[in-house]
Parts: sequence; C-alpha cells; structure tokens
Amino acid sequence: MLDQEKFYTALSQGKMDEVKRLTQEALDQGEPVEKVLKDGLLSAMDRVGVRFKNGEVYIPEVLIAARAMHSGMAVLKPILSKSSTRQAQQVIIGTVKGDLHDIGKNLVVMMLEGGGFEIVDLGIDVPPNKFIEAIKTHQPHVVGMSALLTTTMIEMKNTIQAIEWAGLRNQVKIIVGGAPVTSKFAQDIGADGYAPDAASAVDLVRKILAE
Ligand code: B12
Repeated sequence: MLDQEKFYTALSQGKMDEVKRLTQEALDQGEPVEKVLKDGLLSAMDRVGVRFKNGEVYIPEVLIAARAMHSGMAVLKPILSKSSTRQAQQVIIGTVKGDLHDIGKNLVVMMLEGGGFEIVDLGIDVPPNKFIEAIKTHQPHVVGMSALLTTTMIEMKNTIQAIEWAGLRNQVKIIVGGAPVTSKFAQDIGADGYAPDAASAVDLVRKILAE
C-alpha cells in the first residue's frame, strides 16, 4: 500500500533520499507508476502548494520540497517515458526580453512539474521570436511569461502581438505573471490568464485547459 502521509512528510521536509526510497518501494510493491506519481508525489506537492498559498510555508520550503519531488520523479521518468498512457500537457515558459529575474519563474516551473505538466523552460531575457520558434517546435498547450520590472511588462504585450502576427495565437493559451503584473494588465494585453503565485499558476493552467 502506498502511504500518502509518508510521501508528504518526506517531501515537505525535503528528504530527497527518503522520497526516492518511498517511490522505488511503491513500485517494487507493484503499485502502477501513474498511481505512484499521482497519489504519492503529486498529491504531496499539491499539499505543499496549498500551504504556500495559505502563507503557512515560504519559498525555501517550496524549493526543497520541489527538489525532493524531482528525486522521486527521476525514479519514475524512465518508466513514464515508455508508458503511452500518460500524455503530459506541455507548457513553455520564459522571462521576457530585457528581464533577468527568474526565481519566481523557476518556482512556477517546479510547481507545474509537480502538477504533472511537461515544461520547456526558455530561461531569461527571452525575445518574442524565441517564444515563436519554441511554439513551432514544441506545439505547447500553454505559453507562460514572467516579468518583474515595470519596464519589461510591455514585452509581454509585444510577445503576444508577435505570436498573433506569426499566426500562432489560436494554437496556445497565454498566461502571465510576476510581481508588477495584475489581472487587469493581463486582460488589457490580451492574455488568457494571470496568477499571483506559483501554486495558483497550477490551478490556472488546469482551469484554462479544461475550458
Ligand atoms: C532577486 C531580485 C533581483 C535579482 C534577480 C536574481 C534572479 N535570478 O532572479 C537581481 C539582483 C539580478 C536583480 C536585478 C535587478 N533588479 Co531586481 N529584484 C529582486 C527582488 C529582491 C526579488 C524578486 C524575487 O525573486 N521575488 C521572489 C519571487 C518568488 O517572487 P516573484 O518573482 O514575484 O514570483 C512569483 C509570482 O510573481 C508568480 N510569477 C512569477 N512569474 C510568473 C509567471 C507566470 C506565467 C505566472 C502565472 C506567475 C508568475 O509566481 C511566483 C512564485 O510565487 C525584487 C524585490 C521584491 N521583493 O520583489 C527586486 C526587483 C524586482 N528588482 C528591481 C530592479 C529595479 C532591478 C534592477 C533594474 C536593479 C538594477 N538597478 O540593476 C535589476 C534588473 C536586471 C534585469 N534586467 O532584470 C525592482 C523592480 C522595480 C520596478 N517596479 O520595475 C524590484 C521590485 C526591487 C525594488 N523594490 O526596487 N533583482
């Protein structure tokens, strides 16, 4: 039997070896890989995400939990990539042109990975044409943009426009975030969604993909 509490305790305390061991143990006991992922790792990470959203834990705790989750994912990855049942939905994300801040974006990446999405991280200082190339190459369901400077927020608008001009706007949902970004700004520039933090970003992606 997969013990969800044990997964949560180990993951929330950032115990990488313990998470790895629990993951391997569950597989050895014959639990299906999807179940170990969903009920073991992802549900534990979800709980950490909820506590973060409620202000009960802070960024460092989320980062160590995410790192522990990665160590469990590493055990599952070779098996998952062989299994045809799981078609992860893909998200491309980057910090916009001129902006070098990536702590928040990286947190969003980790939480989305924890939420079961496949992420292509384009990094920082990403110009519109790089987003466009990545959309063509990876055919993602969602494109996320991060900006931390009031002076680079405008690049989100420019990127959306460039995606439109490239004829790709209908293929992707676009979400935006970062400290100076608001829901109103997101609406004004024609984005499909905005989230104020990494845990809400996971809810947002799930919501817009279900629409
Ligand atoms: C760390 C930091 C830096 C680091 C960045 C290191 C790194 N690898 O990221 C360094 C030192 C490089 C830096 C540089 C600069 N910085 Co700076 N920096 C910060 C600081 C202190 C923290 C930002 C941070 O990481 N926050 C923590 C993360 C977790 O929060 P977050 O980014 O908001 O992300 C969360 C949400 O916004 C959301 N989110 C984020 N992205 C996305 C994306 C999507 C799609 C979604 C849905 C959600 C989402 O989820 C995240 C997690 O919950 C802030 C001040 C502050 N307290 O915010 C200033 C701050 C952002 N910086 C500022 C400035 C001015 C600069 C510089 C211009 C300074 C200078 N004169 O050189 C340069 C600019 C460099 C550049 N071109 O980008 C100003 C911006 C002012 C403004 N209004 O524009 C701030 C606000 C400081 C200030 N009060 O003046 N900075």
